[in-house]
Amino acid sequence: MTAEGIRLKMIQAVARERTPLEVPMEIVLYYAPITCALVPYITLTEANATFDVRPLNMRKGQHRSADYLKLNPKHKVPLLIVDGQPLSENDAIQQWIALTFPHAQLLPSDPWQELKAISLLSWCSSGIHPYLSRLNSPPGVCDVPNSEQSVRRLATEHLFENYKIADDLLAGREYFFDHFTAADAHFFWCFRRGLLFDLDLSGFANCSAHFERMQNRPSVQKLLTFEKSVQAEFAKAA
Ligand SMILES: N[C@@H](CCC(=O)N[C@@H](CS)C(=O)NCC(=O)O)C(=O)O
Repeated sequence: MTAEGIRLKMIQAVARERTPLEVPMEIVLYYAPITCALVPYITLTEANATFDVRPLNMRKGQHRSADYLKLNPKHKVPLLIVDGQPLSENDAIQQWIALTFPHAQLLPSDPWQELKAISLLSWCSSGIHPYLSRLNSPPGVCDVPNSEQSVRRLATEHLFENYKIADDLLAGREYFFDHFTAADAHFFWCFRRGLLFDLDLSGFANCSAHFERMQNRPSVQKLLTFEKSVQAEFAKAA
């Protein structure tokens, strides 16, 4: 078994006891403003983890640099590097953070509820995110001339169908479960990205209330301040 495998086994054993783990490790998060890399930024902050952030300027193509492609050939963020070992994909990253910092209760402790939370994480990344990507870059999915409007219209329809499902799940609740979990952080990104496209999301009252609640969490405030500072740095370098 590799050293990382042994440590993961230790983490899992400790996680079962739900006690804080004091294993020193170096955590690096590759991040870009506005992107879904804000999800691990929020959950690592909620976990009170010590981590370094390496912002990538996507406008300058830094996510496609030779050095970054060595770490993540998929040229995407988030990417977590734990003691030199890269881990991509938000779902896996969230589960690693939850396992490593069990005291933060980033996933529900009941095994069935935990799976339901993983199901929500997976839905955010594979059921909602792709429609946001289409809105971000219609030509990235269809290069037929004059198709942009139709890509946007269909993506918005699918997105709204998903927001409605989330709105129903959040009816009468503060969070998806009885306390804040990683699923709230991921859905927060999904909803925020829609708002940043200037979509009228006022019809999703429960999602909007969840969004406001999330914005008031200290971890999210910290993220928003950090995002602004990175954007200011990138603007200076433009
Ligand atoms: N399936 C990945 C999706 C990550 C993703 O698509 N990230 C976007 C930003 S939100 C990205 O890095 N795009 C840059 C690119 O595709 O070149 C996950 O859940 O982590």
